[in-house]
Order: sequence, then C-alpha cells, then structure tokens
Amino acid sequence: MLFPRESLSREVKELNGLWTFRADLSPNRNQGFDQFWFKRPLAESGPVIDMPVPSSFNDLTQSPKLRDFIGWVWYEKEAWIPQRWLQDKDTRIMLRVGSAHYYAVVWVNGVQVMEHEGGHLPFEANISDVIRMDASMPCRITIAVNNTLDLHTLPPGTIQYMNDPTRYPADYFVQNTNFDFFNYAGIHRSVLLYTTPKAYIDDITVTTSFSDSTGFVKYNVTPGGSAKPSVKVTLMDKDGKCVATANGTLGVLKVPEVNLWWPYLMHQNPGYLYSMEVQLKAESGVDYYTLPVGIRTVSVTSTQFLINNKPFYFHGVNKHEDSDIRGKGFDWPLVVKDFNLMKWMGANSFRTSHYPYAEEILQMADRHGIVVIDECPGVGIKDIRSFDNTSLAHHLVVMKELLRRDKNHPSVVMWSVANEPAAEMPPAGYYFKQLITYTKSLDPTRPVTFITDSNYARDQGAPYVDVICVNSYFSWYHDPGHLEVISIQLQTQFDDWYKKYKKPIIQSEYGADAVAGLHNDPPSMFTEEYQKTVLQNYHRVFDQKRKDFVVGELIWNFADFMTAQGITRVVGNKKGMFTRQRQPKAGAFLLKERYWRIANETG
Ligand code: GCB
Repeated sequence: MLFPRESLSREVKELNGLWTFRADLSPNRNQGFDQFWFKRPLAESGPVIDMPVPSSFNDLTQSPKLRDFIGWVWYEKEAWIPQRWLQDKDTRIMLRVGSAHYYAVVWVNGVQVMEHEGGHLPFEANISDVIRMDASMPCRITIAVNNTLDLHTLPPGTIQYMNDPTRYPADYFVQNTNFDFFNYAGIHRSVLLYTTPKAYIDDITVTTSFSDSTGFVKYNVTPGGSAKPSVKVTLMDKDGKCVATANGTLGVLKVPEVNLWWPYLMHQNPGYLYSMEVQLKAESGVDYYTLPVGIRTVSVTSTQFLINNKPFYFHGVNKHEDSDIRGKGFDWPLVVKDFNLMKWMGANSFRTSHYPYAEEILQMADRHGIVVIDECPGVGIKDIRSFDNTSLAHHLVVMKELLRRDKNHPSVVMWSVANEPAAEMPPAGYYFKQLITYTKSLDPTRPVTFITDSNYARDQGAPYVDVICVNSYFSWYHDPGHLEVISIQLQTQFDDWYKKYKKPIIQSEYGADAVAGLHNDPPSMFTEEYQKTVLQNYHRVFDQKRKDFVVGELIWNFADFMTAQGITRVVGNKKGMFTRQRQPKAGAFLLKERYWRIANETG
C-alpha cells in the first residue's frame, strides 16, 4: 500500500485537528449501533467532547472512566471536498486512516465505507461514489473505534466479568492482557483524503542489489483502473540527475557508480536515497508517484549479520510510541526529538517493539540511515488458545498488511513476527513454522525472526528463525539485586543458544528500572546506579561475544513509558535511558560512550 504523497496528479488533504467524540458508556457498549449514531451528526446523539486526531483519547481528560475505557468510541468530522475533485469524474477520492486502535468502522454521510481489524496499520477506501451520490456539503466522516482485545486479536487479551455483587459494582469487567504497555486507543495516525486519476499506480515493489559499482533496482508496478496502461520509470539521484530509466510494469534499473544505502556511523554518507519516479499513462490521463529508494543488501551467516556484505552490529534501542498526554498519537516534535536523541547516543538501530510504528518514522529511519527491526503486534501470545487456526489466520493477514506497507523501506532489515510468545507450548512449533514460512514467501530478501524469552532447549519456534533474538533480565526478574550473577548467566545464555542453533544472536532486550533522580551506592534496585551497573555487566559479556556470534544489543528501553497499573510499575515502566519527557538518566551517558566507541571500532 503506497504512502499518500502529493504529485502532479495527486492531492492530499489532511483531516487532522479537532474531531467530535463520544465514548459509548452504555452497559453493553452498543448504544451507538443500536441508535445508528453514524446516521446523524454525533452531537445529536448526546453529550460530545472535542478530541484531537491524531492522539490516544485516554489521557486527555480528568476522567478515569475515559482513561480506562473499554469498548466503542465514536469520532466525527465534517470535511469540505474541493469542487474540482467532485466535478472531475476521472478523479478517485480516497479516504485513508493511518491507524485506529483496535477495530474500526468508517462511514461517509452515513454510508459504511470500510471496516478494519488491527491497531497499527493503515486502511483506505475509494469514497468517490459515496461522496458524489450525496450532495450534502461538507461531507460527514464517522469512525467508530473499539479497543477490546480477545484471544484472537493481535495483541491478544481477555475480558473478565466479575459477577459477585458483594465485591464488584454491576457491569464490572476488566481487560486482561499479557503485555507491558498501556493499551492506548483512538485514532493514532493521520486521517486524510487523497486523489489519484482514474487509472492509477496501485502499488510498487522494489528489491535492490549491487555488483561491484553497479546497483540494481528490480521494480514491479501494479496498475489499477486501466487494462493496458504504459509505465515509465526514472531513477534520480540526490541532485535530481537521472541515472536510469525503464519502461513497463516490471523491470530492472541499472545504476552505474551506485551510492549504496549505508547505516548511520557505518559510512560518511548514510541513508542515501534515490527517487524513483513512476509515470503511468492511460487514456484517462497520467498518474505520477515518487518512491524513495535505498540500494542495499541484507544477508545472514551463522555468525554475522551483513549489510552490503559488511558485518553490521546492532547497537541500538527498543522503543515505544509513547508520550505524555498524546499516548500513542503520532507527534512530529516527538519523532524529531527521538531521532536526535538516538543519533546523539550513537544508536544505529531500533526495534519497533511491539507493533508497527508510523510510516513517517520509517521514512525518517530511511533518511538518517537508522536500521530497523520491524515488529508486528504479536506480543503477549501466552494463552494456548491464541495459537489456534483463527489466531494464525489473522496473524498471517497482519504480516501481509505489514509487508505490503513497509516492504520498500531500506531501513527495514528484518521482520519480527512476535515478542516473547509462549514458544515452549507444543502448538508454537507449527504456528511459527507457518508464520515465518509465509513471511519469507512474501519477502525472500529479508531475514525473519521472533523475540524469545524461552529456554533454548524447549523453544519450538527457534528452528525457523534466521537470527536468534533473546531477551533476558538477569539480576532483575531473576536473582533481583544480585548483580554478580549477570556475567555467568549471560555467558551461559549465549553459549547454549549458539551451540544448539549456530545462528547469530541479538540481545534484543536487557535492562533494569531506574526512577530518574533516585540514587543509592552501593547500587540498589530502581536507582540510576543499579541500572548503570546492570548495563556495565552485560556490556562486558557482549564485548567478549561480539567477536564470535553476537551481532547486536538493543537496550530495553529507549525511554520510560506508560503501562497498565500494577504492583511492579510506579506510573509506568522505568527502564528507559531517558525519562518519558526525554531527559537522560545516567545509563544514557554510559550507552552514548559505548555506542560511539563501538562505531569507531567497527565503522
Ligand atoms: C519484556 C517485554 C517488554 C517489557 C519488559 C519489562 O521482556 O518484552 O515488553 O516491558 O520485558 O520491562 O518487563
């Protein structure tokens, strides 16, 4: 699915800003559907409030009911459609939602135009006919969003009803989950209208390679709306100079004296992007779309992760889309600040723990040369019922949507299909075999993994991954307070996994909570000193093992983030190197020194 971009033939109109909002607080949460709230202006249904898009709704009022709300919430906006869009019958008018967590139904002027399951990926519909059918102006867009998670959603969850009137109020129920971040909900990314001509570029797939100084861009353009369009492709370098052209929907562009796409700190000119201009000509007119293209290769040996045939060591972070007030809502200042912080600390990579991030974030990663492990929302698959065929079928759909969205990003070097599933359970073998085989069939050019915290001897999914990604929290969840165990336990961890699988290993999470400003020496848990010492102990082992088969270390976490309330969380998870407001703790300075040193040694 192409990211909506403007061009000579395409216009984009953002519908961000204030929407009208109402949470359905009725006992069965179904009043909105029973009373057809989508048929009339939402304000006529009852009390409404202002709600910004994009943003999570949870933290915007003082109401605990809204913060912890489970069920349907309703959004509505009136939008003016430019007259020229309406009059030109050859203009396709598309409505696109960047993401809405978790389940969404969309109406235009009371007519349902789409439904989508999954909280982190875009969905769109051609609304030209609906808009042209109804002369009422402006048009009314209604989006109902439901954040309920069940055994077959991704991530999974369960709803638990408490029916004991001596202990719980009437209609009391809770959402249980097995993941460690707040289940923020709402419309998290941009909603927009965009146009294309009647005959249009529906999709583009590129895969890249090189030989000596020649780069190759294999492309496949999928046309829509016309039986026999003619397609012309031009590749421009950074200075706008044409370096290759081709005709036809399928082809290979040959790039002499290629500038490869290199990771940050691995090259003096990281993140080099060409522009691939695609022109699709049909009787009805011409469609133009420009795709940024980075030329690079990725491969894996039994001990190395290679980018452009050179060993790459991940010294990076795990992140969350998370900040004060906005929750998981997309926010440009936050994105820019986070990239500046990552570059400041010398991080060359991040994992999109534990769900696909906004496309704009991947575009930044492409441009800055920050390498990405792209993770789907398969987090917290712990219940055996979430390994059944219904769950698997949905998981395959999510991987398909994820790859369709992110396949062309040079920054994305590996897919992660899950985080810490119950991989020791018997059905996990079949489940991960299917999932990984399918992902590889969609994209044979990138390695595939999932992140494990299982025992190396009993993990059923590990045989199918290309890179072993292990999470461990020695001296935290195990042997809390005993820093002296880290070195021996970590060495054993690495040796066990490598002996069994002979695959490169990434320490995909490690860390400790630290409440910023809390100090104790000798170190004790939750202080900055303890967090720093945990890191130092891990680093000593990484330094021994990265000479052999360890190909990366990703700290948990880049910044503090919000979680559900619980006895182990003091207003959220505090394993960040930065606070939630992005101020550094002692660990951030330690990592900065380390990452720059590693970059200087290996770059
Ligand atoms: C993990 C999870 C991550 C948690 C982290 C923690 O293993 O993958 O989502 O936040 O541990 O701090 O407990």
